[in-house]
Parts: sequence; C-alpha cells; structure tokens
Amino acid sequence: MEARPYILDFEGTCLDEEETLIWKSTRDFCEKNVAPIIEDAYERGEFPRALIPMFAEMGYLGASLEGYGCAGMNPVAYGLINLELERQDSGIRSFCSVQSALCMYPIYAFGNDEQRERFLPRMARGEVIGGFGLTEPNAGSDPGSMRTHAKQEAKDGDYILRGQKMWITNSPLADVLIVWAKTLDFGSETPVIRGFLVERGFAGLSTPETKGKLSLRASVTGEIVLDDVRVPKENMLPGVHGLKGPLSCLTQARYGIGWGAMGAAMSCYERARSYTIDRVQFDRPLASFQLTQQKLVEMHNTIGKGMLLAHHLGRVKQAGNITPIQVSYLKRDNVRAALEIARTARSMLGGNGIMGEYHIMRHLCNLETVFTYEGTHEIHTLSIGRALTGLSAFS
Ligand code: TGC
Ligand code: FAD
Repeated sequence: MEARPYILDFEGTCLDEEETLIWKSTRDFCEKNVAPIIEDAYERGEFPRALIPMFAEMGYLGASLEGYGCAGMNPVAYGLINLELERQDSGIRSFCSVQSALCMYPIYAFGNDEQRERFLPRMARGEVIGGFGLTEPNAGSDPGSMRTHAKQEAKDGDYILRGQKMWITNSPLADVLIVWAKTLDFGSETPVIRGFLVERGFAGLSTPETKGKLSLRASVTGEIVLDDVRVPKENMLPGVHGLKGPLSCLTQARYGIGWGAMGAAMSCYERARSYTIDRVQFDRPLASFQLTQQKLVEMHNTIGKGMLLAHHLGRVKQAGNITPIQVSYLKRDNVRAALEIARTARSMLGGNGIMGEYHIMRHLCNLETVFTYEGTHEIHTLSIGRALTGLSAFS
C-alpha cells in the first residue's frame, strides 16, 4: 500500500515543477534533520538552535521576500515549506514564521533602505534572530489597548520605551525585537502605534523566559521588559502607523499557519492510518472495523479540503488580491480541523496515543497554542462575522 494515499492527488494537479521540487526537498530535509531530534527537544523544552544555519541554507528565512539574500518564493511554495516544518512540530514552524513573517516582513515592508540593508541579509543568513512584541499582560486579543509607550525626546529625537510584552516567541534568544508601542506623532494629541527595532544590549531591555509551558515546548517563549529603553530615532519603522502595522504582519504569518496546520494534521492522520492497519484486536486489524475507517475517511477528506483552501488562497495571494478576512478564514478553519484530527488520531492509538514516540500527543498539545495565537479562534470568528454582517461584535 502507498505510504501517503491522498485521493485528491494534490501534488499531481495543483503544483508546478518548482513547487513540487521545493515541497519534496523540504520534506526530505525535515525528515533527515528535524524528525530525529524533535521529540527530545520537546521533552527538554528547548528550541534546537543547531537548525538555524540549516534553515538559512535551505532559504526558509524570509523565504517569500525578494532581494537581500532571500529566496523570493511564491506563496504556494512558501506555504508548502510551512506545511513540512509543522508536519514535524508547530514550534519549528513558529520559529520560521516569526523570523520571516513577523520580523523580516515589517522591516521589508515598513523599514527604510538603511534598515533593510542593515538587518535583512543577516536575518536571511540566520545570524540575527528576531522577535515580535505585540501582546501584553492586559492586551491580548485587543492589542489596540496596549500600554507600552514611546516618548520622543526633544533633544535628539530618540525614543524612550517603557512597558512589558508577554508570550513573545523567540524573545530570550532574539537579537532584534520588533516592539509595537504607542507614541505621540505627527503633532497629534492622540497616541498612535509605531514599530521600533529594539536591539539586544540596549540598556533597560530584558527578555526573561516563560517556563512551564505544556504546549509548543520546542519553541522558546518569553517576555520583553522595557525599562526606559533608549531607542535611536533611526530604529523607528517609518513606513506605517496604527494597528494596521502589526495586523499586516499577522496576515502574513496567519497565511503560513493555514498551511502549517495541515502538515500537523497529515502527520496525525498518517500515523493513525498505519497504526490501525498494523494493530490487531478481535483477530482483525483495527483499520478493518467500519468505525475506524469512518474516522480515517473524515480525517483524510478534511485534510483534502484544507489543502484546497490553502492552495486556492495561495494563488489569490500570488495574484496580489488576498484580503485579511480570507486569511482569517484559512487560519481559523484549518487550525480547528487540525486540532480535531489530532484529537481523533490520539484516541485511535489507545494508550499509545499519549506516548511521545508516536508524536500525536505532541501535535495535539501544540495545536492548542496554534488555536490561540495569531488571533484566537473566537477572534477570527468575530472578524468573519463582522465582514458578513457589517456589524462589529468587538465594541
Ligand atoms: P480594526 O478597526 O478592525 O482595524 C484597525 C486597522 O487595522 C486594519 N486591519 C488590518 N490590516 C492588515 N491586516 C489585518 N488582518 C487587519 N485587520 C485590520 C484595519 O483596516 C484598520 O486600518 P485603518 O487604516 O482603518 O486604521 O481593529 P480592531 O481594534 O477592531 O481590532 C480588530 C481585531 C480584534 C480583529 C484585531 O485587534 C485582532 O486581530 N486581534 C487579535 C490579536 C492577535 O492576533 N494577536 C497576535 C499576537 S502575535 C502572535 O500571536 C504571534 S505567534 C507567533 C508564532 O509563534 O508563530
Ligand atoms: P485573551 O485575549 O485574554 O482571551 C482569552 C479568551 O477570551 C480566548 O478564548 C479569547 O478568544 C476570548 N475572547 C477575547 N475577546 C473576546 C471577545 N470579544 N468575544 C469572545 N471571546 C473573546 N504574541 C506576540 O505578540 N508575539 C508572539 O511571538 C507571540 N507568541 C506566542 C506564543 C505562545 C506559545 C502563545 C501561547 C502566545 C503567543 N502570543 C504572542 C500571544 C497570543 O497572540 C495571545 O495569547 C492571543 O492573542 C490571545 O491573547 P490572550 O492570551 O491575552 O487571551
């Protein structure tokens, strides 16, 4: 029997030669370099940093950006990379998402030439690691209520940043943090949100690690504490102001998650399929029972639909027409589907389903975070509800 019998034949019908090559080479790379170490990294609660230069070599850092040493991949190829990374572990995909979509993208899209030249080539080579600071202790789903602020000094125009960010992927190991803060700007009396490049070593900056996570353990998470940190005026991102700055970055990252979630789902489905073919109870393979086949069919068909949604929106993005609401649809539905598949797959392995060596429980725990970050399931529901009705449930 084939190792991966997906009836839709997505690979044969939806991808060109280059996309197929990128998909296969990423799968091979991940099976060779990530699969053998991921369970141990997860148990120890550490991000495997030795992977960073390898990701750079493969072109995964800033993969969809043009120039500055980036690979310039199209959105479908970029999505397939996310899928294969998350087939191994959501935390591994998170590392690349944060570096590429949440840190390199805003420098690329909202930075000036000097900022792009200074940061992007080194970030593409994995020499400079980024973090994205939006969430605060009292501002999670509602980032517009953030308290972190930046006061511009009249003397030299530098900014003094004060505040606290929490739940920040990569912050303990980051060399540069994109911090979103409110500042008085444009002679206005109302504070606006601006992005700042806060560099490791700036006085008053600390990034304590958040310990005790039972999910996304192969990803490092921490705070960003800003105790009157002086940030040179040259480190302010000049090209955007307002909430649409960070939300535009999130749109890039959420798109990648829509693909990545299908990778985690595939891993769970494939393991449940092969386990139930091999495991005999009542003198027959579990996979021969009708209830088991129904579960496999539901999982398989849900993955097929998730892949078609991701691919369709990838082509829309390639044409330059994608909207944030379409991305909310993708992130919301594919993550929910992946979480349900992981739960079903876990039960299909019985007791073995909770064991690390079968990998499904790890995906299941990870997907609980993916359901919450980058906009919770409920927030995407309300965003889509607002788009459908014209009525906001937020305020
Ligand atoms: P709202 O009035 O809707 O919008 C304010 C301005 O932003 C624009 N906008 C967007 N622009 C680009 N992309 C989007 N997705 C956008 N959504 C809105 C909008 O057009 C408007 O622009 P303008 O020019 O008119 O001012 O804002 P709101 O206050 O009603 O809030 C909307 C809401 C609740 C949906 C938003 O605040 C939201 O998405 N909340 C969720 C917060 C969130 O996702 N946080 C994620 C933190 S980062 C993270 O989790 C990283 S995990 C990393 C990893 O490890 O992978
Ligand atoms: P809350 O906003 O307090 O929400 C709690 C619950 O209430 C949720 O179920 C939510 O859906 C619900 N809720 C909230 N508002 C409404 C409403 N209006 N109607 C109905 N229900 C509602 N953030 C960053 O900035 N950078 C990062 O790199 C980053 N990485 C992360 C890594 C991990 C491991 C985790 C867990 C989080 C990370 N986050 C990051 C933060 C993440 O984006 C937030 O956790 C998320 O946006 C939710 O915010 P909150 O945790 O404060 O929950």
